[in-house]
Amino acid sequence: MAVPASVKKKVQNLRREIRYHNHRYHVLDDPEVPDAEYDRLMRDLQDLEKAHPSLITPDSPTQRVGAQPVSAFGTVEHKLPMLSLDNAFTEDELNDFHRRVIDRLDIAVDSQIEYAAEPKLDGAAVSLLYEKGQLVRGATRGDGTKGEDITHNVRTIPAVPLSLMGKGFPRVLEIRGEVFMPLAGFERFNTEALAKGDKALVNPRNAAAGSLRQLDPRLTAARPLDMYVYSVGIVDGGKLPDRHSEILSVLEDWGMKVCPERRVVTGIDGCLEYYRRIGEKRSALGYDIDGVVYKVDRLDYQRDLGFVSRAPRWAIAHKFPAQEELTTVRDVEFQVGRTGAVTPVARLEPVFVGGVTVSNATLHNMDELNRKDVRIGDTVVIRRAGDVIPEVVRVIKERRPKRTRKVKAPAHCPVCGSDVVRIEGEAVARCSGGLFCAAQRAEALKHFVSRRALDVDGLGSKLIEQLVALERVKNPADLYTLTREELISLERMGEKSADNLLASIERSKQTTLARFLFGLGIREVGEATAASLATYFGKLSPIMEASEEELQAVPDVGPVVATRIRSFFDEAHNREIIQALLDSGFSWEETEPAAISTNGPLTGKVFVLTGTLEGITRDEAKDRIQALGGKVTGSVSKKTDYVVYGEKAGSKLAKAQKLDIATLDQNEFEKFLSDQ
Ligand code: D41
Repeated sequence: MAVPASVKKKVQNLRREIRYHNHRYHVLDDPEVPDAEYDRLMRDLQDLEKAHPSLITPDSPTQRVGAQPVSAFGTVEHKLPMLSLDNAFTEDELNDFHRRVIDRLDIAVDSQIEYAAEPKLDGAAVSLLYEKGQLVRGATRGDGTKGEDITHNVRTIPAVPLSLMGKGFPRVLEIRGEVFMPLAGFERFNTEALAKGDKALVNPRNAAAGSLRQLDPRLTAARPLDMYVYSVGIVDGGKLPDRHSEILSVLEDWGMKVCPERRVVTGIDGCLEYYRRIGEKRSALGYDIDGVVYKVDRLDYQRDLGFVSRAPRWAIAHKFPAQEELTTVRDVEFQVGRTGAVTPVARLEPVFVGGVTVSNATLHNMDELNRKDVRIGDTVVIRRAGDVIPEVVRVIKERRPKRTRKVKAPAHCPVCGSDVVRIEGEAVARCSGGLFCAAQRAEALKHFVSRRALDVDGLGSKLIEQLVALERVKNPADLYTLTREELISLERMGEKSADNLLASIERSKQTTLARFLFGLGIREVGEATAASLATYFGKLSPIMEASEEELQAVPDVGPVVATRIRSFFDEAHNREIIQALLDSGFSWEETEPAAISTNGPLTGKVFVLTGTLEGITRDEAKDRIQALGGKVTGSVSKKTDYVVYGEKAGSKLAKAQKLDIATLDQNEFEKFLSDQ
């Protein structure tokens, strides 16, 4: 039965529109319409194709996942071999490369060679063959001359166009690039896999390579893969620009995704600067890279340089230091952090990893330690990525010696001897010493004197650390016993600053109960909770005596927070310090216990504020929301009801839009409040 021309037209239009949005979303990372709109277009197309199957073409956006798994991979011969890359691990090796380029080209030694520089993605190299703009074949690199036919799988990768956009592309065009799994997708996939009881992917690189080697394309389609292209292979029936950087630009025009970090740099200095910059940015890129690649930008130079064995003389990979290495565990000790978190730390046989010598690595917490089954004497994989704290990744069980020692969790804080407690459902064990524990002192003090707590002007971090190191100040109460003479005798402390500091210490005693409570640094008791407690009870002593049940009656206080408050006031040291503070002359206005309205018009509603609001500070906006019973949190999640945004709003606003959360600009917000 003939298909009406109007239907054909409609199908064509839908495909064009879907391709356009696909490109905006997956290649440009700049979606124009909400997902729901895209889904609608896709459904319309599917419906029409279902009603008129004769209209289905292989490049239709509905045809990314072919119905049938393949039974085996075919072999693909790379008519132009997919070359490999030489590596440079040091600056010297990079200099050697540059000198060889200049020597071979027989140009002046100080010639300013332009290099196209790009990150070296840690994924899987693939070749995509386009004929008349249609994707006809995808292949793995294999050994460089023969790879596997993975057409059915590359078709499922959203960043791979099924047909090229625009015009002017050669009749035959082979495009090469790297398929990779972005870190966010990798994490998400693993979380979901583990929840379903499936096996987790080992790392993003294996994940990318493994995903491409699935017989069933539906499995590949379920993996969050992405692709950046970095060169061309066979080109027939058309011409490309004569610089690498410009070739990438035309590929981009034709709808391919190229790495946004790519740059053209000049000479060895430009290369080194680029290497340093990408190194700094590495952890924020969102995908794994293991170095950068420099390619002589001019193609005539590339041709003159040629290649040796399987690698071009015009390109080199400048590798970052390995991020994972093997070493042995000498001991496991427990460290107490700022918040009292007691963390197992492996003492290691020193090893060079991630560019530095590492002799300690975190084991995060006891659950992690037990899960990884790390024992003293074990050989372990250590990972140090960027500035991240080195961690023990896993044990090489095959190398476990006959006699290893298991690690036991400590019952008492190694620093102050207080009980170590672990709240149910939490991974971290904590020292209950609070303000008494030396490990927590400096941080607790900094918090106590901070602007939003007791607001002691002129008492900076350095000074606090000095006083703690001298053991002159062990807890907030000690601050109120400091004398003028003592202060003057400190490093970098003049008479004037000492007097000013004493005055502000004195001033801080006149405060509010909310500030005082917040300043104590009870875990989970932030400003809002402290304010709630203060309003609800009106006085300090009933809070100190309240049962967990009574505490839970306070808005904002759930079972976890109630437990925290109770165990804080149960600790004798904390009560002593509070008494000492009161004795030193702290005072605030006591109020009658007041039940906070738990049924304001905004009760149960969660707000996030982002960007700069005009004529109203964040705090004021927060107060107004809270006064109506609403809650203000810092990050956007599915639980957020409204995002209020001002000038220069960034990722929070974007996230709200992505999650379809109501957003209010300043005018809408004002109106919203007055409507309540
Ligand atoms: O990002 C990469 N992994 C990458 C790999 C890149 N950015 N550029 C590359 N360029 C080449 C040449 C110079 C041979 C065209 C490569 C690779 N090759 C490559 N990938 C796997 C083997 C070789």
